[in-house]
Amino acid sequence: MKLLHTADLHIGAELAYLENLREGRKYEVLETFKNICTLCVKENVEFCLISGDLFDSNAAANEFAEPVFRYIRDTKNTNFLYVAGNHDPLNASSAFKKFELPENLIVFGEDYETVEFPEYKVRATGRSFSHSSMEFCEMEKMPQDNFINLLLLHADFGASDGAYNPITSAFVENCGADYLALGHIHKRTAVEKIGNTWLSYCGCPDGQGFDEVGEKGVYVGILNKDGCRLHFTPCSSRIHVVKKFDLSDAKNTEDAKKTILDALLFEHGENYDRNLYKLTLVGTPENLSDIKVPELLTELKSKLYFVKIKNRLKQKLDLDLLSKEISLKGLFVNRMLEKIKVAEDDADKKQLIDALYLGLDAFDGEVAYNED
Ligand SMILES: [Mn+2]
Repeated sequence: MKLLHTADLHIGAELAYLENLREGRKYEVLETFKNICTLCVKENVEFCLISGDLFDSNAAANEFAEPVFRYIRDTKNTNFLYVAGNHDPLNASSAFKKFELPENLIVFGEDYETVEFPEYKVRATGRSFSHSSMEFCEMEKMPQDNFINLLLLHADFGASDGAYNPITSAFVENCGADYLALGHIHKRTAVEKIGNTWLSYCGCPDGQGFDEVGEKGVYVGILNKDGCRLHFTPCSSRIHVVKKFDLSDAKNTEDAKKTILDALLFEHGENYDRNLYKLTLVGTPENLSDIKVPELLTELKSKLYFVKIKNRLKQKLDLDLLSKEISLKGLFVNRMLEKIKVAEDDADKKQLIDALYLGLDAFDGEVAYNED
């Protein structure tokens, strides 16, 4: 049996950090769902499992709900199975209650429900959130016969308690499913096996914040009684990247810009400008005043879809001169320079230099606890 597993699209999410790009970005995430439906057609997917939080809110605007149901309806050879998550719980204002649903979409209720597809020899069980939280509830073991058993849950796997349907390994071992399609955690996990049940968090298919970095996608593949072969298929419309740049060698703004853009091109290929970047600038350039960070940001903004900068550049200091100062500061610099001299490798040396500069900031009262 061919399946696709996705979850946590959060279509319609308000992303304040994107400022003037926020409206456009909502439609890109909607487009990602359309691309997932296209993938279902291309890959002859028989079951598309969506494990909650398809919409960011249960009051999803019609401009998002209408196309979502249309894409599903148009993907007529695929059965879509849905459990609602904590963001789009199944209550009176849910889009799943307000719209006429496609015939090829099953939405599971707030108690465990089971649907059988005899023509595929597939049985599916699921349980939706009906509020923004849901307690764990024991489940009757799925029948053990020649049907392939699917279980869909928006759940907090591995948690012993909590407000988001906490489930344990013991629950998985006793559920009787061949595959447990999980949603809620946005970071993808490997497909693993507990007892006789394969399970995974497929992760969100399109990152919507700098806590959702890197390539995102869905799991697609074959599940049968002999095994489970799902592979990760990327489908992010854009990628969030968090990166630190050491600009110690940069001579001026232009040089800094070149260092950054060359590295991004090298790392992310020719479409690097589509990504969203959160860059932290570090290092001790010779002439700090020649690197104008506001100007650099404007330049980068003109090249990249989205970028923000945290400036942690520090002026390079004459450490030898400082070490001669008759003061606690001078003593500190002296000690640190001795350590740097005998450092075993470049990484150690770099760390000690960072520590030295952080220490000097501390003398000026400029260091916050946990500063990175
Ligand atoms: Mn979610």
